[in-house]
Amino acid sequence: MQLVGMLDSPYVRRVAVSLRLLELLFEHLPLSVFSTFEAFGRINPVVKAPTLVADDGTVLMDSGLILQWAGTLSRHRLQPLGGPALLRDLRLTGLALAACEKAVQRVYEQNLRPAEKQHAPWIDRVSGQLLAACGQLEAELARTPLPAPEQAITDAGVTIAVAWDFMQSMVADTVLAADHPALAAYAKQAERLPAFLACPAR
Ligand SMILES: N[C@@H](CCC(=O)N[C@@H](CS)C(=O)NCC(=O)O)C(=O)O
Repeated sequence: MQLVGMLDSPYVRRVAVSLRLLELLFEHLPLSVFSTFEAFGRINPVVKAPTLVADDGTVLMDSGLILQWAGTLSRHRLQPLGGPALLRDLRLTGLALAACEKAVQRVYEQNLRPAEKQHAPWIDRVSGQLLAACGQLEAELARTPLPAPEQAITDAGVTIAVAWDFMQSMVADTVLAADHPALAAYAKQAERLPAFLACPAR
C-alpha cells in the first residue's frame, strides 16, 4: 500500500507512525497538497492528505478511516479493546484531532489568505477552540497520566504527540509550551520512539 502526503501534516504523520507501530509495510509518496496539487490529484482527485492507496488500488481518505482499515491488517492494536480504557482513548484522540483541525484552520487563514481578507473574529474563534482542546487535554493528562509511550502507546498517544509537534511548529505563539507541561512532556517521550524517529515532520 502507498501513503500519500507530507509528514509535516499531523494527519499524515499520525498514519505513518501508526502504520509503523502496527508493523505494516507501506510506500511513502511525500506529495504536497499545495506545491504538487496536480500530481496529488492524479492519485486522488479530492487532494486530501493523508490518502492511502490500498493493495487492491482503493483510494482511501481520512486518517481515522485509514487507521480503521490498517487495524484490520495487523496483529497489533493501537486502541484498547473496549470499556472505560477505550472511551478515554477515543476522548483524548478526539481532543487531539480537534486541536489539529483548529491549528490547521488558523494556519490556512493566516498563510493562504491575503492580509486584508483575514477575518479577525474567525481567527479569534478558532484560536479559542484550539486553546480549549489543548486545555482539556492538558487537564486530563495532568489528572491521569497516560502510560509511558514506550510501554503502551495507543492511538491517543500517537495523535497527541503528532498534534503537539505540529502546534509547536506552527502556532507556538498561541499554544504556549509553558502552559501545557503534561502535553509537552508526553510528546517529548513519544518522539523518542523508533516509529516517530522514522517519520520526522521536518
Ligand atoms: N480529517 C482529516 C483531515 C485531513 C486534512 O485536513 N488534511 C490537510 C493537510 S494537513 C489537507 O488535506 N488539506 C488540503 C485541503 O483540505 O484542501 C483526516 O483526519 O485525515
